[in-house]
Amino acid sequence: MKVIQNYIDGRFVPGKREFADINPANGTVIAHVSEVTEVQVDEAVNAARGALQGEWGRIGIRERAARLHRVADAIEKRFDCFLQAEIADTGKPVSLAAKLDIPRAAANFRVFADLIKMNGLEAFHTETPHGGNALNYAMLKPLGVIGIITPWNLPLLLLTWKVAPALACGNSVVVKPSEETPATAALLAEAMQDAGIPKGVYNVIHGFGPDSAGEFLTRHSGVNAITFTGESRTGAAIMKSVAPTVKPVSFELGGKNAAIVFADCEFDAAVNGLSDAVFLNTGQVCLCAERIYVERSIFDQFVEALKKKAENLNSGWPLDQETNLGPLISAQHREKVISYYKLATEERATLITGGGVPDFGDDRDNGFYIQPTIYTGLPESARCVKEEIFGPVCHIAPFDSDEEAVAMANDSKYGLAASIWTSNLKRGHRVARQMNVGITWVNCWFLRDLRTPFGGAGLSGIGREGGRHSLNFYSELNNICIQL
Ligand code: NAD
Ligand code: 6OD
Repeated sequence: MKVIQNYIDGRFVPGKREFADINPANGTVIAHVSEVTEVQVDEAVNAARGALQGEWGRIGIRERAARLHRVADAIEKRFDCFLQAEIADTGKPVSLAAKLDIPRAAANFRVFADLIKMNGLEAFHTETPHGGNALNYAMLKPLGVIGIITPWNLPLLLLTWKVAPALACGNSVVVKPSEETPATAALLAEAMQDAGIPKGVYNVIHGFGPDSAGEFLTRHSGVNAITFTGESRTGAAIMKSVAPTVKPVSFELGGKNAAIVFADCEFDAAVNGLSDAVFLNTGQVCLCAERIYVERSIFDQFVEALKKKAENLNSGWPLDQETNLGPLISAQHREKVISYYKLATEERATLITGGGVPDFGDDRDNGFYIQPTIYTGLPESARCVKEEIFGPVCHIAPFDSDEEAVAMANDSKYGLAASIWTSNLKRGHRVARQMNVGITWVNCWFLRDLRTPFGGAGLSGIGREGGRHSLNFYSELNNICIQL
């Protein structure tokens, strides 16, 4: 059986022991993965540091950008390989991975290659106390070695979202993909080789979090910054781990995102948009809406329409073009989501649809499929309304005024995303400004211009990435003052 190895200093190397890579659609083992040792993490960090002293540290921005475009070319050339690997690891429908995950990986490299060439910085003419003049200008330098830790829900998309700007800024990276989805990070190493990225610039280590690859990387004194996407409580553990070496962190964490549907919305567009917002990627997108607030006059109609959408989803095999709902990532994650389905019943929710596990009568029964589920009737204080579930599930509640809707939407420790559905654009602007989140959509969802800031408030994260925000995070600013 195939073994997915660590990639250190331009070579694939085995680790200390192997763990299984499982296909969530049927529960079969598709590969073994080599877990890295602490010594190898040290080697990876040293290789990354060494690369900064070599060709990678000497080439100019134009050449760096050209090589990043070549990485994008190499991803596009191997599109089918990436697609098959991502689908096997995640179980996500081919229609989704082919439209979103793989194209976005290539786009991440192209966007940051172009942005770094255009990146300008401020300069100030300053009067000195004695009547002279000075010129202040800032320049960006690479931070050094960046540790990148990513989750399993959009594996290649989220990995490249960090690797591309980090490399564009002249850094080298050590990446730790999720133990659930190691395959595409390894394939990316091959694309890096094709594109002429020097050895040591891109390193991949496989393993788990505590006392494994993740922790070895975060506490390593040779790593200059950590960028992490994952659960809020993992972010808290990483903060502790980086504290002794005082590394900058960028955190994209969990969410319990709200949608507000006004009676004046374009009804069908809102139902279609929110069907995506709740069920896309089986609800395993940090931006998914798990709380929907609907103006009372259209509440029943909306619940009925979303129910129909949920019941028409097709939980097929991932490679079937008609499939639009894949399995959850793992047996363990399905247990977690089911525990919330049970909790909703205990909390006296009204079950509108779903609430269980489908029975296919074929090999999918060995996978981790789950029914798309809608609840109503919970109080705002219920745990199912407060806690991130990360599955194909939402709770729908009615509201009577704009103020009440805003208050309920904002009543969360998270603050990642919100969406507002109204045909009154004035109201759209007004309500959007009141959302305590990092990103608010009006009449759309998950529409991403890669140049815009991305990140969350509260438990949803620290800092922003995207466009110049990424370039700032992955660089050290040196303000130079010259007496004229
Ligand atoms: P997770 O936090 O369990 O794992 C993410 C990564 O962190 C994995 O690679 C894991 O091995 C590693 N890790 C775990 N413990 C660690 C530790 N102590 N030290 C270092 N590394 C450690 O998250 P997940 O289950 O893979 O992903 C789902 C979560 O990610 C959800 O909460 C979701 O909302 C969040 N997420 C957020 C965003 C965002 O942009 N805000 C995007 C995607 C996913
Ligand atoms: O679109 C992105 O760049 C991004 N970071 C999306 C995050 C999705 C979370 O699951």
